[in-house]
Amino acid sequence: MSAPCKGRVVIGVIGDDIHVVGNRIMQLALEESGFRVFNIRTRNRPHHFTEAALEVNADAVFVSSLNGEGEYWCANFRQPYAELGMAGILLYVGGNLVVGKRSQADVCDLFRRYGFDRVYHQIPDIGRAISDLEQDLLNGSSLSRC
Ligand code: B12
Repeated sequence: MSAPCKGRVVIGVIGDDIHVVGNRIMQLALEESGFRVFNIRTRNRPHHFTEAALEVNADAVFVSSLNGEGEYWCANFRQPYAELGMAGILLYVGGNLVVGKRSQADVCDLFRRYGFDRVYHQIPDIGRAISDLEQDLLNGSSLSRC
């Protein structure tokens, strides 16, 4: 018998970004850790993530941005989720989130203001995000359990 699924996660790359390697690695790592992954891959507008999350009843959305467009496309990212009755969904963002050199704290603050629960700017260790997700889901209340 297979192990129970830990949660449903939508993943994808935002904007006109075509950097796909991290996205593929993230899918494999999440699946290996027991999550069900819905990968919308590259070149997504914010509403593509919202629609996918609604369709699959996701527990979390993982947004990637590598090419520097993240600051533009992620502004007010959480707003439509609240409007669609998904106010409690976990929103994580990671990759190379801004253009130029900025401190981790500044980048983190900015994306927290956009509505993300967790921000991973230039942090290649996906294992850290996965254990944060496991913890956040344990602390949360609205789990679909696949
Ligand atoms: C390979 C590459 C390309 C390839 C992409 C091939 C492909 N289809 O994937 C090509 C040559 C096409 C390319 C194009 C461009 N690229 Co490029 N590219 C890279 C490079 C060298 C490696 C990216 C990569 O695959 N890394 C390996 C994977 C495993 O790592 P990763 O993507 O960072 O993902 C990991 C983490 O970030 C994290 N992560 C990622 N997302 C998320 C999300 C969450 C929620 C979490 C928790 C974690 C997480 O987990 C992943 C797994 O460890 C980087 C430099 C670098 N060393 O990072 C530049 C880089 C990303 N590219 C860059 C740029 C500028 C471009 C172009 C705009 C260049 C141009 N002028 O045309 C274009 C953009 C095209 C587009 N429309 O997007 C810049 C972005 C700078 C910025 N953010 O300000 C970088 C950083 C290079 C640089 N130092 O300037 N690129």
